[in-house]
Amino acid sequence: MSTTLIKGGTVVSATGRVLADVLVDGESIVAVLAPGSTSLGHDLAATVDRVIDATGKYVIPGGVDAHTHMQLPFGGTSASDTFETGTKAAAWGGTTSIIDFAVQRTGEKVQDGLAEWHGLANGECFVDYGFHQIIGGADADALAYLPRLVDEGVTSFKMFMAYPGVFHSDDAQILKAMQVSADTGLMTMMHAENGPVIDVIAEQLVAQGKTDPYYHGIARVWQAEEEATHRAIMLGNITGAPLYVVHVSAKQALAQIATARDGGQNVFAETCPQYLYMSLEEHLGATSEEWGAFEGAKYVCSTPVRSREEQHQDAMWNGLRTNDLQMVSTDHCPFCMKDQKELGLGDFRAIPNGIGSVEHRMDLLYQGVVTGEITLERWVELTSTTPARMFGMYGRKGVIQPGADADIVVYDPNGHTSIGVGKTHHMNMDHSAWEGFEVDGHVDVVLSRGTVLVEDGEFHGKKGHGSFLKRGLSQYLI
Ligand code: DUC
Ligand code: ZN
Ligand code: ZN
Ligand code: ZN
Repeated sequence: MSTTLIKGGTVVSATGRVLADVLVDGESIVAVLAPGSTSLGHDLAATVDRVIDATGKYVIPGGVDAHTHMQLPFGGTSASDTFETGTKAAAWGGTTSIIDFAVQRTGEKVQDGLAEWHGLANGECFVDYGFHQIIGGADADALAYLPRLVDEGVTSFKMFMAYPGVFHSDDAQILKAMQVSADTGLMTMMHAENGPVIDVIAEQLVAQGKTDPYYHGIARVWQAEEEATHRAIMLGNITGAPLYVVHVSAKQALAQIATARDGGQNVFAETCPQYLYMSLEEHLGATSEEWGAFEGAKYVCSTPVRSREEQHQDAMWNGLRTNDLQMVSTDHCPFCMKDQKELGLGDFRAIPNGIGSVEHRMDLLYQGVVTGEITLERWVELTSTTPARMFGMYGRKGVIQPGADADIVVYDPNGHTSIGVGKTHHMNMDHSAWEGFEVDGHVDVVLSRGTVLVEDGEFHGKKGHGSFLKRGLSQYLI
């Protein structure tokens, strides 16, 4: 087994920072030592197989992205990143664990959907991966199977209040699933948007000739997010189910979450980088020489990026500071413009929903440290420690301590990252929604279970290194 010493860096955790050397043996961290520690009088650096110099740099636990959709079938096509390309891009950006969504379609058995996703990911991944289970049809069989997900290490399921006719569940189905969630400790994850209402507004807009991507953001009104968030919270309140609201973007939805949390209910929530940085006006409303007003299709995702005039972005940063929002995931769901987003030329409803971000989450949030939105420790907490705790992996993931997996990122605060195609782009997309974003920091070295994946701008990882993470119940629940 090979040994590595990460020497001279500042080890950052959710609770503090300290100058320390980190000793890795095989796949695990075995010691966090005072700088320059010796072993029986010998220089430790001389006794290990590899030394990584982290002087002047941060040493942080590898990123945990708890919301990705590799190969998701959606809108008549599939998300363009496979588990192979998507987990490689994740590694490039310092994310060493993902939790993807296995899909049960309406009428399908949950166990069949889960088995299919195991088949897609097994042997393909560069970093470790777990699954949440999408319940696309909460019929009697599906509800009966849910408790068995605990033994499968898939300790959370997602339902949709949006997308009638595709993934949508009605209140009765959600209530019944939440009863199982309350009984078992499985986390209920919710896409909280009132889909039937949005679909009527969208249909009326298209009938008026308002077909550009911009109207995707007009149709998906914040009221539909606030209302659904409130309803999900109330259903959680009735049943006692723990609730995790995904991709929050409306400040009014966030206010509902804050009220529920203040009242003592087990309600948790994430936002995504696009809701911190992008807007209806600048992005969905963008035009370009190449695409005209269809440029906005690059930023079509649900929930939508929202009006900057209404200050939703500021509210999200605020929520991250105050812990009304506990973590940041990407909802990575990439589609190319060519042949994929293009399906919605002339009708925004047919644009596959999603943005690719798995590669850039660590950098994009670090920029929030640079601009003073969050502290360095909060960065680690939001991107690694809390996601690991929220979804039952903490101890192994999300922390640098003896016994933890050696998933480690050496981050250079004096480095720089220019995001964009031909620069840092490894996702399987023909464009980047993050083109032109500049970050005053740099992912220098990435280790996954002791193996160096990225160093000196070179990729050393191997497909199949990433293995399935059998997760426990959320460590936020008593
Ligand atoms: N939102 C997206 O943007 N893409 C996939 C599914 C979803 O809910
Ligand atoms: Zn969703
Ligand atoms: Zn999603
Ligand atoms: Zn560098």
